[in-house]
Amino acid sequence: PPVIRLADYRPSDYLIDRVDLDVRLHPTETRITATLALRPNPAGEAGAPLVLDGDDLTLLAVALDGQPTAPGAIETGPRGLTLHQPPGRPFVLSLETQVNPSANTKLMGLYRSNGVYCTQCEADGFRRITYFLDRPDVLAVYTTRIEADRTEAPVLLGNGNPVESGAAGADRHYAVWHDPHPKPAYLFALVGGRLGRIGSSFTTMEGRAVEVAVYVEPGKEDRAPYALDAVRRAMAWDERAFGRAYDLDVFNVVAVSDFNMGAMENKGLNIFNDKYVLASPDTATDTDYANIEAIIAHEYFHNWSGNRVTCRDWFQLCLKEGLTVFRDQEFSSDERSRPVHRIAEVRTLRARQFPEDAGPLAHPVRPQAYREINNFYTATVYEKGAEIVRMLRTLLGPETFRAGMDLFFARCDGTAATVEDFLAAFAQVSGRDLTAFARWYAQAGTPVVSVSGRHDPLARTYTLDFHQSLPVVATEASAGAEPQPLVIPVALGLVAPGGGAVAARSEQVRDGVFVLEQESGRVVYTDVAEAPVPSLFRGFSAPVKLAHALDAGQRLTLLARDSDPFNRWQAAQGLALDVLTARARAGAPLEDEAGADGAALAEALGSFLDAEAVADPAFAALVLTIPGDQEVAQEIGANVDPDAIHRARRTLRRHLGRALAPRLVALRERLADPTEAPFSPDAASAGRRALRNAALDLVAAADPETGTRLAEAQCAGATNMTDRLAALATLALLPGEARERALQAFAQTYRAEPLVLDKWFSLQAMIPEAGTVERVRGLMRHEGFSLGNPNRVRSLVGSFSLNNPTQFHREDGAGYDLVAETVLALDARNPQVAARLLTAFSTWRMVEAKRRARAEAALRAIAASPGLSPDVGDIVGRSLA
Ligand code: HT7
Ligand code: ZN
Repeated sequence: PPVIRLADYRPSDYLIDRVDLDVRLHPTETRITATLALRPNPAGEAGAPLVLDGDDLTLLAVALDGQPTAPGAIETGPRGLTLHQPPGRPFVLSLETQVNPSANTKLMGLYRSNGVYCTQCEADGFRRITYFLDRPDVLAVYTTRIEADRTEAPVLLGNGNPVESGAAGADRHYAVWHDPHPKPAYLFALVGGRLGRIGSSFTTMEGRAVEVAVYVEPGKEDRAPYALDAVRRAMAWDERAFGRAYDLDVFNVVAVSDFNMGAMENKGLNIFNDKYVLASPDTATDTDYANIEAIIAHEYFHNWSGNRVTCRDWFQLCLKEGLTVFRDQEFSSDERSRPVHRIAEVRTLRARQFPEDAGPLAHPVRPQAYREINNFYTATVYEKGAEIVRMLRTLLGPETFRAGMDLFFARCDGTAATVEDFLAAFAQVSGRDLTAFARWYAQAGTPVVSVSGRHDPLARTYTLDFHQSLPVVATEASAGAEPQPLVIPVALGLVAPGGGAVAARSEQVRDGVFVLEQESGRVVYTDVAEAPVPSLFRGFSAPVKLAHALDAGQRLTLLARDSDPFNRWQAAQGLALDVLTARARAGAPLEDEAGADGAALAEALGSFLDAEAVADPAFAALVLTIPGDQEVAQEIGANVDPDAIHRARRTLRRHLGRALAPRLVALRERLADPTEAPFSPDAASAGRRALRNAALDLVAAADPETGTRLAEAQCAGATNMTDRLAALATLALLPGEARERALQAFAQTYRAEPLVLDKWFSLQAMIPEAGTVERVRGLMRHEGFSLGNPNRVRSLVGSFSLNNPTQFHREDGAGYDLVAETVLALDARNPQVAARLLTAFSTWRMVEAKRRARAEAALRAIAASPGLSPDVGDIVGRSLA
């Protein structure tokens, strides 16, 4: 596909003020009549032809101002429709198109999921419904009439508010919806089908009564209350935290089972992957509950950050996604535990975004060029984008940040905005020049900040010297220019070696934050009697890698004594990472013992558990969890041997399990839920389950026999899916009959529950054993598996490629071949999901030479395949560049 550049943006030559749609739903021949009120854009080129986007449409009729168009006036091609000489005044174009929702396997535009008609229009799906100016800076007011067979689709939903409904002949009926808020086409949606509903009402701070409803597959209504409650909590939170109230009379959420991503924020009609709506104690884990809450909130928050203020062009995607991720993270932090949530956010960033930023798919948070926009819904745009907003708040302080948000919303309401508009609001309220800060949006790659500390006992000073190094990233999506220093907020403090904060002062530190603005910077603390331990980047105040040579003793001090929970956790991670990288680099023979560092870590964790595990089990579970394979691989950087990392992790887990076993067993008993207590997904209960299951994992790593016994009992007796799945995950790592028995029993119990079977697929795909490739191939033939359903593909093949490094990176290339074959098989059907699956290869240059050659061969075979979609073509091209 051709490259599209931010520098080439120009406004549309025409605008569309109103859209009237008449959609007659039919399984194979849906007809859409679109009446578009157009006018020349004063900012565009006068007299230019009108070029409407279109994809896979059959055009049945066209009229201009109510009259048939003259022969030759209109031309259609595979990419759209051209009206050669449009009037130089406002005019009305009517288009009748026909589409086949049942044949739509791309799940973009109008399609059917389990018989339910639904739409997905972001980024460019509306052009698969009618010809249109399918770009986010063309905002129109929509009225939609939906007509369908009454039995096939008793529920008819659209954007905005319901206007009227009634019969349309004997078997059919209709509903009209009107959305008064101008919106881009990507926010259009409709739904028609047999659906169960639960609802409640919410009164906004402005006094508007809103009917809130969640629609699900009939019979699953009892799994929807958690999502419904999450909507209400999100509405209340956005009023409290950002002063944003809802602006329609209804807010509908619909769950469908075939969906390319997590959910979609269509105005007033959010459509969800059912994985992020349906929850019951027996089918959903604590992680599922937390994800549902976060994604429901995320899509709801888009109502302001994305819908009322949308993006001028797709380069500005981070303006809505990064900002909305930041908002949903804040919501979850307020609803749950802030430190625990922050750690989870950073783990995701390090596991997904850091590798992306270090590989061939690296791009700035605001890319400068793209070929296929659907490939830019990335960890960088979302998670690093959220980190930028967080840094802005750290730099400006919460009050000024809020004033900036208020100004941004007020000034940009009803417009399609840019990152510059966003930053201008903060520059205005703070009086600060944010030009240098804006580089975070333009420069790809993860900065490394190195720090060295020096104590001068005579002068009683402690000096910290900072230096930032920025990678040069030369990919198509980034400028490739010499990077300029970033503005890096460093939240920091000093910890006395014996514990407690050091009451030292520094002129360079304000409100606990030093701002590194140049390549190098220095902080001098005065009145420091004793050499302290610096606690740097508290709360992970910037998305950087910290190179700071803390010794094990200093890390142990931070783990035990830092007032910042994030850095306590970080200290334990650092200790473990040192052990893991040293062992993995040395080849990590399995019979190795953990050594002195491992023993020190075990001892520190023991003291930590004794002192604090019961008070904050969720935090303790995180402290007990050693860094994942991906993080160790990142730390090693080049010539990575995934098997050696895996052995190093196994050895350390075994060692920790042995050293901590009596405590872990006691903790498991102490934290058990009373059997009569009803299940609750709240954060405190989930934290207890997390710690019990982290303990089980370590016990089993140390003593497979005990582990098997405990896990089998837990699997059979669990009263909720979190405990059952955790036990099954423990068994999955222990080869033998017990595992196969437990897997079979689980599949039998949940054979009619696709979302639970996904967990079963996923667990098996993650087994780090040589037989897993064959197992996955076998599971692809399982009756519950289908290449047509993105959740199934992600849970089986996606889990394999992302979460099973030893088998995906098998030395003989069998893991790469499996994923490559699946990508090709999927590409013809659903290119978006195929392309996303292929991104698992993006770390291929990091692995050692033999594997690297196999990975490259698999990528080259994909690249050479005929008829590749633009989506897969783009990813494979960039991966090999
Ligand atoms: N804004 C949405 C992103 C999206 C998407 C969702 C479903 C299917 C295809 C999609 N393409 C882009 C969801 C969000 O991030 O909020
Ligand atoms: Zn979003």
